[in-house]
Amino acid sequence: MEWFLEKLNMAQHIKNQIAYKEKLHEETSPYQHIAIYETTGFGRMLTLDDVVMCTEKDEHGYHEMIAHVPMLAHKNPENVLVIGGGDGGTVREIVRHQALQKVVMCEIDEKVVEVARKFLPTMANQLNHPKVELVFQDGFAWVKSRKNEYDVIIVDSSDPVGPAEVLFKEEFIKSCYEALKDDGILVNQAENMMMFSDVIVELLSYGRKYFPLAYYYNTLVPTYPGGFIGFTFFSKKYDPFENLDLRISQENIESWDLQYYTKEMHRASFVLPKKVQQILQTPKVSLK
Ligand code: SPD
Repeated sequence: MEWFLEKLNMAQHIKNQIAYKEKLHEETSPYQHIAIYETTGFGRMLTLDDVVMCTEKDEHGYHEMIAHVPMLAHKNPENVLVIGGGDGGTVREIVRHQALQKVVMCEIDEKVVEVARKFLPTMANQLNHPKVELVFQDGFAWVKSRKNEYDVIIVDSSDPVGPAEVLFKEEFIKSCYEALKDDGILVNQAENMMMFSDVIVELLSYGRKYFPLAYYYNTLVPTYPGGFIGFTFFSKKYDPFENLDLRISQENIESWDLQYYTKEMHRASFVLPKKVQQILQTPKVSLK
C-alpha cells in the first residue's frame, strides 16, 4: 500500500492523504497532469495536478448535490450548461431529469473525458446520452458567446489555482448571468466553508452584484480536504426551495437510484454553522 499526498496549493495547514494499491494511469495533457489510482477504501480515484477530483465511493455527495439542487430548484430546467465536469458524474445526474431537453458540457481538456470513459465508467456512462452535447473548449469563452440561453449553469470546476482560476472571477460570473434566461440559476463549485471562506466570500460578492438571490450550500465528500465541500447558488428568480415539492413529484425521484440526495438533504445543506453563516452573510434557512 502507498499513500497519495494531495498537492492542494490552497491548503496551507492540512495534509490530505489517500491510501492506494496501484496507480492505474497517468499522463500529462496540454492542460494538466491526469492520474487514476486504485485506492484501498474509495474505489478508483481521479486526480488532476495531484489534487483529488473524485473517487467512486464518495462522488455521489458531490455530483448529486451539484446537479439536483439547481435542477429541482428551477421550475422547468430544459437547457443546461455544465462547465468542466470532465469525469461525467454531473451530466450523469442531469440526464435523469425529464424536464431536460439538452445539456451542453463544455470541458477544456478532452483527455480528462477520454480517461474517465476508460477508467471511471460508472461516472462517464451517460456522456453518449442523446440529450448531451460535448464541447471541448475554454468554458469562459463559451459562456461569453451565449446570451439568454440557459435555464441552469453548473460550474463543476477544479480549484481556483491553475486552469480553473478564471472561473472564480467576477467577469466569469457576469458572463454566466448574461448567458442565463430571466429565471436562470447558476451553481459553482465553491470549496470548503471552514478552510476557504475567503474564496466563498469573494464569489458571493461577485454573485450579489448581478443576482438577487445568493446562497451557499454544503455537502460531504470525505476524500476532499476537510471532508466537506460546497457550492454557491445564485438565482435570478427562484429561491432554492419554492419549486421543490412540485419538481420532486414531477420527476418522481424515488425511482432514481440515488445515494445522497433527498428532499431533506437539499434543505439541510443550506443550513450553515453559526459562524460560517455570519461570515458569508447568506440567508438563514429553516428546516421546516
Ligand atoms: N478540491 C477539489 C475540488 C474538486 C471539485 N471538482 C471535482 C470534479 C468532480 N466532477
